[in-house]
Amino acid sequence: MLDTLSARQARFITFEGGEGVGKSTQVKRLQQNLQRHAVEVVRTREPGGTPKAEAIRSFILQGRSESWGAGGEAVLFAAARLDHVTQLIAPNLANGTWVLSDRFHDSTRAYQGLTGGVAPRLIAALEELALNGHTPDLTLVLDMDPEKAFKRVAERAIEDGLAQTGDRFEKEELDWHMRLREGFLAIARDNPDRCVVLSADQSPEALEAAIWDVVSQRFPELLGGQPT
Ligand code: T5A
Repeated sequence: MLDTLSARQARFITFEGGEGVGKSTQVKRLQQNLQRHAVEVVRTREPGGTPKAEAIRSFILQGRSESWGAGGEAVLFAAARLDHVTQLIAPNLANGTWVLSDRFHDSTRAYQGLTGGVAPRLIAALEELALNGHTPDLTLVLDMDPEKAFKRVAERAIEDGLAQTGDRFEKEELDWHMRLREGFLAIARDNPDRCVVLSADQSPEALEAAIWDVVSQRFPELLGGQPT
């Protein structure tokens, strides 16, 4: 049964949340856990995931798009997402391969929309273009106090021998990050069928176990049950 799992129905799972909450760590762990259950799965990220989208990522995260404002950046993130969906996400799902993405469209909603002030109708129009119907089956929103998450990012920078931490978004003020956190929680409240909020303020192992509980309950076929 297990070796036919991926061919039956591929799922699209996204990870969202503020800076340093542990998304990348948990995307990798979920990929390994799914592979242990014989699921074919690719791990990707946003902005990025394809050569064109990675080029846009570098441009934005180096701060070169800052003067374009939140509206211009929303367009850039959408352009990257359009290529990511068309070239990587949609073909993998069509082939029966699960896709895990470290950030996706909720990041544009939270950063450029709810925090950046871009109007919801413009965010929705860009989403329609970029997603082309590929809404995630499940979104895991990792939530924690931004001050604690910053400490993690700072410790990582020290471990990596970097004098300074962070890309341009990580350098925003604490108050901005608090609003961002509220933005992600609001998105989760508005999309209860798709989003699950998990406390990221726990050990990587405990969070990994909590994520596996959510994923295996949401997709019971992983443990031999019938798909919902
Ligand atoms: N953006 C993105 C937008 O504005 N709009 C958009 O539409 C999109 C898609 C992306 C930036 O672009 C913005 C948002 C972002 O600012 P990024 O580098 O991908 O940039 O930024 P982050 O997603 O924030 O990546 P980080 O690597 O900083 O954070 P993660 O992935 O949440 O955290 P992770 O796993 O790398 O962990 C950070 C550190 O903490 C440790 C790890 O070992 C690491 O050192 N750690 C833990 N420590 C203790 N307990 C745990 N449970 C831990 N989990 C991880």
